Amino acid sequence: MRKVIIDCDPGIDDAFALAHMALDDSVEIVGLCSVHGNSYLKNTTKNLKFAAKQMSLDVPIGLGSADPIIGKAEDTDWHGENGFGGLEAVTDDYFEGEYDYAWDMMYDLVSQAPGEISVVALGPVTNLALTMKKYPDFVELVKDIWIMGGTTLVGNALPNSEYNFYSDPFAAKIVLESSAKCHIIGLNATEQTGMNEEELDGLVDAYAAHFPFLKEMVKHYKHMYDISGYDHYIIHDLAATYAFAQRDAVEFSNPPVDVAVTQGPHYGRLLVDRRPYSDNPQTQYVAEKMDAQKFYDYILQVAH
Ligand SMILES: [Ca+2]
Repeated sequence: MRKVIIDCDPGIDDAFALAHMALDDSVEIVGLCSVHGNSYLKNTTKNLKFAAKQMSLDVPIGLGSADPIIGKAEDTDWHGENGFGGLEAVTDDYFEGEYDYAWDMMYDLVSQAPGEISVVALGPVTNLALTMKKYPDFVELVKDIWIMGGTTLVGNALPNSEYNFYSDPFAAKIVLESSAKCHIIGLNATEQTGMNEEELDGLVDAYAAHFPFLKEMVKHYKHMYDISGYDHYIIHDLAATYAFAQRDAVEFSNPPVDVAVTQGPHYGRLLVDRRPYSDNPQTQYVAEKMDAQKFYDYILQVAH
């Protein structure tokens, strides 16, 4: 079993990714962290606790950062007023095993099992950057990092910038410049897992059979796709957890990467150096190709 900490900003697609990881027998979730992103931290934390309870994930939860490294958090209509498409996530304020802060929790967990724990980050990577700053040896203790973020093609926050990187490009830069082994699963890859309505409904039914709340919240997500000009539906965070679970089914390249942090039209843009004479780094991998059918079959298989 692969041990994993999930660092997320639930978020409708985060909830599906959590459901996938909770049901996947090859994965053991050892910790959860909240972060600003799809909504404000108070909402994403509440939503994470609610999802964890629904999924019987009895693991430590660390409270993450309310704001990016520089600037203030924004939220997005895409996930509704509270991040869960308006679904009221009611849960106890106290959650067993709760940590005060995500960075202390992540460091404690990886220290207890050096080289064994992966981090899957499904929101802005502020928590990871703060962990690396507070505990420099974290990068040697963590097994590897999987990030849903960035794009080598079309963006969603800006024409060329993806929302998670746009929400905290400084954090993304810190993480990608570290010596930790990072897998970047950007929109250019997740978009390849687009589903038609029938496929989406099939996936939702399969997961809602285990966790009924998913069915209610996905209505808002679907609506946003319908009014935004997309002809397919994508659950980005689920594509990222699929890449983690099925590494060999996804094609990665390892070009030098950077993140644009200058204010302006490229803020948060993932920069990929594809010049043939550039040296390939040893620790950063960019997802390039995902097979929609393999993705769909695996995701359904896990839920059945
Ligand atoms: Ca997310």
